[in-house]
Amino acid sequence: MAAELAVITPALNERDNLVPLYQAIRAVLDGIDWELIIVDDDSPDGTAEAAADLARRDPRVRVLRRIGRRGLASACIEGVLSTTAPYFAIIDADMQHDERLLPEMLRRLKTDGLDMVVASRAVPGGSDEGLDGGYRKGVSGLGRRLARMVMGIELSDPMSGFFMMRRDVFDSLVRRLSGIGYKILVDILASADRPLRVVEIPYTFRRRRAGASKFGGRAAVDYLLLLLDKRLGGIVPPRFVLFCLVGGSGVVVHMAVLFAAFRGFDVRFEVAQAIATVVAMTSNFWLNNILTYSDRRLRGSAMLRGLISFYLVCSVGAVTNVGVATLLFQEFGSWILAGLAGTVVGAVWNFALSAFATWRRPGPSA
Ligand SMILES: Nc1nc2c(ncn2[C@@H]2O[C@H](COP(=O)(O)OP(=O)(O)O)[C@@H](O)[C@H]2O)c(=O)[nH]1
Ligand SMILES: [Mg+2]
Repeated sequence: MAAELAVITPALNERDNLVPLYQAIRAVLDGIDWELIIVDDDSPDGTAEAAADLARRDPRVRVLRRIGRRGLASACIEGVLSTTAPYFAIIDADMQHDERLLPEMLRRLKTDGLDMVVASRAVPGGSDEGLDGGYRKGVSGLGRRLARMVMGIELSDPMSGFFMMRRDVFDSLVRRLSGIGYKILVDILASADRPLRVVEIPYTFRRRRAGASKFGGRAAVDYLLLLLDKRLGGIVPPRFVLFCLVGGSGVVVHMAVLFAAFRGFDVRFEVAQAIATVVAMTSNFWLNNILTYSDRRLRGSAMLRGLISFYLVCSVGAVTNVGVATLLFQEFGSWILAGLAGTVVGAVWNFALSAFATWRRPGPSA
């Protein structure tokens, strides 16, 4: 019989948490037709093998293994799309979410005419005591306020990664999801074309059982990009925004190196300018590699090849930039317009070509 409830668990390097999670879910969902879908992003620790072991013993467990892909939100989306169950829950693999809430969430969803039930750390009775230190709590609170300010989301805990939802409601908004980064709940709430009927129930966020958190600077950047993407209505790719911000930082690096070489060390201007250009390109490459393309980050010898291809892409971008700007300057005589247009064309060129030549998405055989 087809499952009534699909439990989707994104799992990156969670090998040692899967058996306890499975046992807990099996115990608590006794009497419900459930399935557990573990979405692994090719974790080096053998998460997929551990999940496959479980699946061999219990056919209600399935493994969705993505190769050359990263991202909690997109993992959840693909996990949901892989099931036909009319209700689904998202729950972390590290036991920080209290799985004992699942039956109550399903009951409320079915009988109270709701679209979604969110497990919240911030309603009375809930707690985020499992969050490590004041820093993580502060970041979480800031994220909550941003969701309210930017998207008008009024939930007490929109950063929650633990919720249950009706599949038909998910299907009605799935094409509008951004799928960026860490915060799938904010993505869903901001993608709905009508206010969703949501109830929050309290729970205590526990300590992670084994392994380490994947939360870091990148997750925070991704969250800002998600909000930006939602605000811009998906018109400008958020990766391009990051690429341009990195480009802006390159201008600062360039001017600083030029100043140091030309004024500080009395290097000839042309040489100082050339040194500054190479340093700025290198710093842009490095920043793009860890920020803009953190999901396709190049390492080792691939990084060296990437750097050389990035120099080449940028050189052609610079020629295009100067060419377009010169043409416009001759045509219209406005140096500001010509300079800006050249910069924009150069940036778009660099972005488009480096996405292809430097940070091409690795295929399953890569
Ligand atoms: N498939 C997949 N799962 C991820 C990814 N990043 C995080 N996860 C999982 O998402 C859940 C929450 O991540 P975690 O690092 O515990 O975040 P924290 O609880 O905020 O510290 C865990 O089950 C992780 O294994 C990812 O890129 N892909
Ligand atoms: Mg966690």
